[in-house]
Amino acid sequence: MRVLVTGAAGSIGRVVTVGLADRGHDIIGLDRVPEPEGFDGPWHSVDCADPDAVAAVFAQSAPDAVVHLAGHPGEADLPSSFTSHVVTTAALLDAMVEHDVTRIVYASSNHAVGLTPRRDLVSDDARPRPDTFYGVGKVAAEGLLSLYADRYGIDAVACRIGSFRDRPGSVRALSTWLSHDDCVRMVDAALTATAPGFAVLYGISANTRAWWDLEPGRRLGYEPRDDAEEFAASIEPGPEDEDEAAYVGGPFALAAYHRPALDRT
Ligand code: 15L
Repeated sequence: MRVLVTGAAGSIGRVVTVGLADRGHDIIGLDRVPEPEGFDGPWHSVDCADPDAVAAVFAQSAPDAVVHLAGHPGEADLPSSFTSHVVTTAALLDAMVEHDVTRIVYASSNHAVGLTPRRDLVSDDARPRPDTFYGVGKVAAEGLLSLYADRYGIDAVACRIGSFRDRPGSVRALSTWLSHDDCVRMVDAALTATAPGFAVLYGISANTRAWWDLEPGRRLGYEPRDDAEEFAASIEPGPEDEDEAAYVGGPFALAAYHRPALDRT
């Protein structure tokens, strides 16, 4: 499959481009910055929020599918979050419709449901409950994917990613960690699942302490193999651990993130 990967120079992008290529996909890289050293294949230094530039990439490279990882991976003011997550997704979806591309895998985030209080299991039926403007952007982008799935029959898998790191770095991450290898497994499954329509999955590894449901991912063929527990003995407890455990979004759910949506300075 010819896969256009946006945000291909980012931390997830670098892992996913290599991993998908290893699994036999042809990768077309796209990012605002030039290709990282070692990237082998076509590359477009383009801002995904520019619909003309995105359309030109589709016309030139004819992808079969899109993996949309581009976007600021943290909190920002509301207009910036909207551009980063919603406008970029819209530009890609419009180009997909124009060029008959019917599959998109989206790097959504657990922060789309970040203010969901801790319970035994949070699944894909959790209502949108963002914890930040970042989370609002992810909810809105998921809404757009759902709209294009219903209107145009696009298959869109929103992966609500947890803590993507080479190893878990906090007590919270013992529940929320997504290993590099499992991330590649997740994206590949979401790319190749039969007719998912609009679907949501939780992007975490098979963590012993997980409380986000892995079943929606398994239904699409995502079988995680790693478990953060193997690192548990090396994780130092922190003063925020208890507060961070109270909501899906962990630190993003705490008062430190409360601020106005619009910058008036
Ligand atoms: C995310 O979606 C963020 O991009 C990342 O910075 C972490 O906050 C991660 O979630 C997480 O919840 O650990």
